[in-house]
Amino acid sequence: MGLVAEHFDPDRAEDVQLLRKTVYRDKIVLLRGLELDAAGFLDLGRRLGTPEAYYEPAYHHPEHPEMFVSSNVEENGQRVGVPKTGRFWHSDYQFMPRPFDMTLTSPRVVPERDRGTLFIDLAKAYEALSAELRELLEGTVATHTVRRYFKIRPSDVFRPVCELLAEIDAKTPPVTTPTVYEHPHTGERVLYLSEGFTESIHDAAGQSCPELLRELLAATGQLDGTPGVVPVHLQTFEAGDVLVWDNRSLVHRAVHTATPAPTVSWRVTVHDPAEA
Ligand code: 7UC
Ligand code: FE
Repeated sequence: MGLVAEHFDPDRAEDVQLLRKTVYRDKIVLLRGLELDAAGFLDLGRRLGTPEAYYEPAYHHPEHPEMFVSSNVEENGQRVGVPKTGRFWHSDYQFMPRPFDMTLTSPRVVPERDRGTLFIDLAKAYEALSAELRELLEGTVATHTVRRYFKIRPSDVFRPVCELLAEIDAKTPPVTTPTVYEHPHTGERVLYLSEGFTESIHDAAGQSCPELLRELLAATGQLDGTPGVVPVHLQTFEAGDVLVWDNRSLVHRAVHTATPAPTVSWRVTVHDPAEA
């Protein structure tokens, strides 16, 4: 994990450039003491790239639609954002056509226990795979979809599931990418797949390879109870911190809270225009 100097100033272009470089070098950067409000947090995201509003409006911050809110706390009797998001291994927005470079999050209300986010580096994992597995991956493609983790909205009550599934597929059609690709900013080869969003792998001949997908998820530590070829990193934080990570190299997962403690966090996900 990288730490940018205590005197990081989001208004200084050199500082933002250093932050960008550190994110790609160290994959996760924690910024403490910035004391950003919602507008300031979104602004930092804008300096790093082009934020994209989450496609489901229920997740939007009421004043800043480009901000995604994960919250189980009501404000003035109103639900804000969506509770219990991201409790499965994934890369943010992996089911969209163009991978997102960076995610920024800022925890606002942090539970006493079971706090933090888990991360696995899939560039390091690719390096650590057996030569046989790496060979099997040559020429394969992976297909990603939000289907399994789409959250039922209040307005979906009494709707037939088939109708909802058809709507999900129409709004967010499955996306197919090379299973391994070269990271445009670091040059590393990265496995781009997750337990949450990757539904299949196909070989160069178009054959589905469910065993290969399972083997890769197990080898990368994304199946519970199976240790992967690289360690899982638990990133802890305090309310008000800002975490920025390389969303192309890492999969992450929210830590499960055993108790329904109040939890709130903001998020902005960006495309880096400096893309190669
Ligand atoms: O509610 C959630 O866990 C949201 C998830 C399905 N998508 C977040 C993302 O960025 O892909
Ligand atoms: Fe996430």
